[in-house]
Amino acid sequence: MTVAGLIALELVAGVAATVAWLGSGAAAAARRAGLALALFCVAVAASLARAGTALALAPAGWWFVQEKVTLTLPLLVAAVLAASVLAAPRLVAAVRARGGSSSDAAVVVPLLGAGYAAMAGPAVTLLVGYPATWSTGLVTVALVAGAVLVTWRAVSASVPGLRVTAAVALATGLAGAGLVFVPAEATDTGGGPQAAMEPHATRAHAAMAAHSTGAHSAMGTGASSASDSGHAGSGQPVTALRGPSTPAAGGEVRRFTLTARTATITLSSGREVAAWTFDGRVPGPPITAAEGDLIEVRLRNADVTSGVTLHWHGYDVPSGEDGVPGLTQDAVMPGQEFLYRFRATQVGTYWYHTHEVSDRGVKMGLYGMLVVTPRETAKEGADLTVPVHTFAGKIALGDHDQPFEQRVAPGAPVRLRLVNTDNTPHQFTLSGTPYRVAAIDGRDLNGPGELSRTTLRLPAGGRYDLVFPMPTAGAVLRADDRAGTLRLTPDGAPPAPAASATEDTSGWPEFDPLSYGTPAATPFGAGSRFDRRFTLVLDQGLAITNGRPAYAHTVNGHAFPSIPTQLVREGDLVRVTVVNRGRETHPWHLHGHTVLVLSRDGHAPTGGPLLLDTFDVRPGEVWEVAFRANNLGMWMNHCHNLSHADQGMALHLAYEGVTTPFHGAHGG
Ligand SMILES: [Cu+2]
Repeated sequence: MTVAGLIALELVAGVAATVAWLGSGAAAAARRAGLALALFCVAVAASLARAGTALALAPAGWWFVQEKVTLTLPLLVAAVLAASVLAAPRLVAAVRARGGSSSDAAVVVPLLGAGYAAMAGPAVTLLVGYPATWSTGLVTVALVAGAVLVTWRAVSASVPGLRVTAAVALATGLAGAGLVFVPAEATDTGGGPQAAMEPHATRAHAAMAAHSTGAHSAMGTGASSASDSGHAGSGQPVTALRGPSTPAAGGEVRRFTLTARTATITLSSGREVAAWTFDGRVPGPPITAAEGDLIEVRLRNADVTSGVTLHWHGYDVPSGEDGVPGLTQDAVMPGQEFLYRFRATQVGTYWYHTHEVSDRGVKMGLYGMLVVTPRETAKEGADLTVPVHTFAGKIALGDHDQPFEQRVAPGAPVRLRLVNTDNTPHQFTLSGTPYRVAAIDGRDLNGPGELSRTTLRLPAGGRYDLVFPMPTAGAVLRADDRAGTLRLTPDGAPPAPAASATEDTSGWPEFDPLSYGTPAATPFGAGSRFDRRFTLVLDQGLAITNGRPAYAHTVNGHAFPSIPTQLVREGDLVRVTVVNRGRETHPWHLHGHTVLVLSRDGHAPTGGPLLLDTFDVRPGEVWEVAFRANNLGMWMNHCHNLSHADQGMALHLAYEGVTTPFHGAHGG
C-alpha cells in the first residue's frame, strides 16, 4: 500500500475506533451490555488496526508518524488498557447476568474515556499535523482528562479528588495553550553558521516577527534587524541586486511594454470572460529573445486595483528583478510602472506572471510566455507554445477553448512547448507520432528516448518541450483527455480529423521524468558535502496566516509569514528535503535557483540529471533536491498551487547580509 493510502487508512481506523469506543460507552450507559460488549470488541480491533497502520507508516519517515508515536498512540494504548482492565470484566459479567450493572461509572467512564483518547488521534493529525509540540501534547491530554472528569461527574454522584484533578487538568491545558505564544525562531540556518548578529537580537526580532500581523514578514524583520544592529557586515539591499543594462556580446536589446488592465476577452468558442490582462490579451504578449539578449520589460498598470508585478517563473534573474511584492519591490499600482531588465542567459521555455495576489491574478489572466532560443536557430518547422489554463471552470490551450488546428509541413521539425499555468496538474497526451521530451522546465534533458502512448503529467507551473518530425498522417495533442485539443494537420491535407483524433488515450501510462534519459555527470550529487540541509514538511493545520487564525497549508507546523526563513551564504551547497504528509499535491517552487533532484521516496533517479524549478510532491512523497546558492538575494520558496501559498504555504530563502526595504510581503 502507498504511503498516502496508509495515511488515509490510519485516519479511517482512528475515526472507526472513536465511534466504536463512544458507542460502546453509550450502550453501556443505556444498559445494553450485549451491544456494549460487541462494540468494545470492534473498538479494540479498530484501535489495533490504527496502531498497525501507524507502524506500517513509520518506515516512510518519522515525519509521517511523529504525532502518533509521541502522543496519540500512547494515549490510546493507556485508555484501551484502562477500558480492558476496568470495564471489560464488568461488561462480560453483566452480559452473563443478563442486564446486570453495566451502567456503573466503572464501566461507562473507561469506555467513553477510551473514545476521547481515540478521538485525539485523528483530531491531532487533522488539526495540528506535523510536528506535534509540547503545546499540542499538554492541550490534548488536558482536553481528554477534562472530558473524562465531566463524564464521570455526570454518571456518578461523587468523583474522588475531582477538584484537584480538574485543577491539574486546567493548569496543564493553560500551560499548553500558553506555549502557543512562544515565538518561533525567525530563521533556520539548516545546520550552517548563524548570521552575524547578536543572539539576543535574533530572539527579540523573532518575537517581533511572531507578533506581527502580516504587515511584516518574518524575513523582513529578521533581515532588517541584521542591518539595524550593525552586524550584517556586507549588508546590501535587495533593490541593489538588479540586472545589467547591456546585452551579452553579440546579443541585442529586446524591449517590451506590458500594460496590465482589466478586459473582457473572447475565447475561440466565442465565450466572453472577464479577465485581468496584459495588453488586453490572455495569455499576455509572448516575450521572446535569443540567448545573450537583454530583455527589458516596462510594466505599466492601467486599472488592476490590487496591483501587479512580473515574476519570471523558472528564470534565475537577479533578485531585484524577481517581482515579489513586499520583498523585492512594491506592487505596481494603477498609474505606476516598473522596469525589469535581465539577460537571456537560459535557453528554453519559461513563463511570466504577476506575483501580487497571485492566486487571483494568475487565474484572472495575468500571465504570458517567455521563450529564449539559441542564437542560431533553424527557422523551418513549427515552434508552438501551448499554455493550458482554466477559465471559469473550462480548460483552454492558449485562448482555444475548443479543438483547434495547426498546419505543418510533413517531415518538418515540431516543438510543442507545454506550459501549465494553473494551480493543479494537467495530463497531456500526444497521439499519431512517437516523440521525445527534449526539455523539462526549460532545461534540456540528456539522451531523451522516444515515447509514445504515454501520459505526461505537468505540475502546476511546469513546462515540457516535446519534439518530433511532423507525421504525414497528422498528430493530436490533448489536455486532460479531451478537454483541450490541438490537431496538427499536414499542409495541403483536407481538414478531416485524423484517425488519431478519436484514439482513446485515457489509459496510457504516466511518464516518469526520474527514469527518462541517460545518466550523466553532475557538478554535485547525493554524496556531496552539503553546507546546509533543510526539511520542509508540508501539511494542513490550524495556524495563524496573514494575521488570522486559519486551517492553513503549513510548513513544519507554521504558515506564512511565521515559517522560519531559510538562511544561506553565497556558494553554499544546499540540500532540501520536501515531505508531503497532507492530502493534496504540492508543486514546490524555489525562486531564483534550479534544483537537481537527488531522490524521490529514497530512490535516486535512474534517468538523466533532472534540473527543475517546479516539482510535484504528491501526498506521501518525500523529495530530496539540492542547489548551489549562487544567486544572491531574497527569494520566495513556496507551493505553486497559488491558493495553497495564499493559505500559508510560503516562506523565504535569504542570503546572509541581504536586506529588504519593503514591509508588506505576501505569500505569493
Ligand atoms: Cu500546495
